[in-house]
Formats: sequence, structure tokens, C-alpha cells
Amino acid sequence: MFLATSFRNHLVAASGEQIAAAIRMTGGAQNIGTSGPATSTITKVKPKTKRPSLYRVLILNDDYTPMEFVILVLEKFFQKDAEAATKIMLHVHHHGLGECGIFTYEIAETKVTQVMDFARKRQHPLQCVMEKANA
Ligand code: TYC
Repeated sequence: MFLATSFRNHLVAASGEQIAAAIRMTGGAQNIGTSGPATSTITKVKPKTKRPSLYRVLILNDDYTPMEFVILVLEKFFQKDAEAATKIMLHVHHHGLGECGIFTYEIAETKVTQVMDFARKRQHPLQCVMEKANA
């Protein structure tokens, strides 16, 4: 609405909270003493918020970690109830690996560390890894 009458050679920024308008006077000293009106330029600035990359946290099967311990891990670190934890554990037992959850990088990294530390402390060979999720 301040883009009233005295602008020429300008780009008009659409209004809205995601669009910042950078305004600068152009011409500077050259405008002094000229007959034309002062000139301003309004430049659209792209909003730069990006969705974070996501990572899958996986557990791997082995021959020694007790089924009950894997269920406990899924309940304790991934907020699964007993039924969901049992399903995931059996999927891993039969297929070799399975997904515990999908998280941003730092949270996935923390989960992996927590699971690995917990398993090592109990002397179980359970392995937990993360991989970048698609899209
Ligand atoms: N295969 C293990 C057993 O028979 C159970 C197990 C399941 C281990 C899932 C690890 O991520 C795992 N005791």
C-alpha cells in the first residue's frame, strides 16, 4: 500500500507473511537534480525454510539377543506398546532387519547411540543403525 505513485522500474512484491520485501533506493546521488521521481526497487526474498531430511532407525537380527530384550528396547526407546514391539521384533527375526521409527538426523543418531549403549551394557550383540529415508 506504500507503493503509491512515485515508483518506476519496480518489481512489486506480493504481500503475505512469507514474503519479505527488501527495499532500496536506486539512483542515489544521480537522482538529485533530475526531473524524474525517486526510484525504488522492491525485491522478493524467497522464504528459506526447508523441511529437514529424515532418517530411518533400523535394528538388525542376530542369533543371540533374546526376543524379550528386543521388545524392551522397542518399548523403552521407540514408545511402542507390547503388541507393536512384538510385531517389529518378529519381523526382524524373520526378515533380518526392521524399522523402529523415522526421525530427524540428531534424534535418529541419539536413538542409535541409546540402543547400542543399552545392548552393550547387557552384553547383547544387538545392532542398531540409521539410513537416510527417501524424499
Ligand atoms: N533372532 C533372535 C533370537 O532368536 C531374536 C532377535 C530379534 C534378535 C530381533 C535381534 O533385532 C533382533 N533370539
